[in-house]
Amino acid sequence: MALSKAPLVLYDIAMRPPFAENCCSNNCWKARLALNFKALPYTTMWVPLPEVASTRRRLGVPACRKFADGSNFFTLPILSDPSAGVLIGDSFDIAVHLQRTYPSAGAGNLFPSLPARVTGYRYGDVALPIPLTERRDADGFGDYAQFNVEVDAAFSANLGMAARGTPFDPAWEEEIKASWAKRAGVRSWDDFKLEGAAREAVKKGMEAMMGRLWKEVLTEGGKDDGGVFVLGETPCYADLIVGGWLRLLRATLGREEWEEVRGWQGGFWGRLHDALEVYAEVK
Ligand SMILES: N[C@@H](CCC(=O)N[C@@H](CS)C(=O)NCC(=O)O)C(=O)O
Repeated sequence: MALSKAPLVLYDIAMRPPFAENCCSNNCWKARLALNFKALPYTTMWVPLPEVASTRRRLGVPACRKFADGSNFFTLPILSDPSAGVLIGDSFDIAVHLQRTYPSAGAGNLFPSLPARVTGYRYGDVALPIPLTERRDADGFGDYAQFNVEVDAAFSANLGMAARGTPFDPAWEEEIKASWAKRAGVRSWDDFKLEGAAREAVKKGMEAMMGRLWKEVLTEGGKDDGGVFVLGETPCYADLIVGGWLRLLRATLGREEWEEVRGWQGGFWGRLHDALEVYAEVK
């Protein structure tokens, strides 16, 4: 097979212009962080949220997520890798593909062995309005796949503060708000408002979730040895999973609340976010 020289293409969700500054999909961020970790050349194709389903259908990539009623939920990211002749429609599968196809590229191994405190992390049962992608085949990286699901459950269950600040593209804003309200079974977008004591309570829940993640999983008992990555000097995909969520929080919380979050657990979250900046270039 003649290998194509065409670059890889990451399909990400276009939010408010400039897209590169406001992109906030945690799963697309995981894919971007992984691509940059591997130092691979790629371009980004920006897709307005209402066109995600038609784009996915046009590319022939089956849905990887379902709504609670069992119908398809069409999502991004998708990665097109023409030289490998594949289109991949799930952020975890994208990371696995990059590792299998370009094992020593860039910063090297995305999936080194994880310590027990990471592989053993369980957030606990949670009923989400849109269930997460079920994982069956992790292609040998089951520990990472499990961690990905647990972290997604933990953040998704505590995300109430983020909705209001989603940086919508004004061209699509009303349409998206109406469709999100319908999905959530509420009357209108205004029902997502979270203010005053109710907001503080949700914030406390998020801090508790992140505090446990910091103390029991990402660090050894909250020990500060100057590093922020699970395995020391170099990040692995576990750090990129959490990093994707931090990028979402940065883009959707107001400046003040993002500063608060950065400062939790002695500033751990701000340091982790900043340490991944080197892999966060939007290309
Ligand atoms: N398991 C999938 C989940 C992807 C996913 O949920 N993507 C969200 C953005 S983070 C999406 O495309 N949402 C489209 C929508 O809300 O209409 C992955 O990891 O790629």
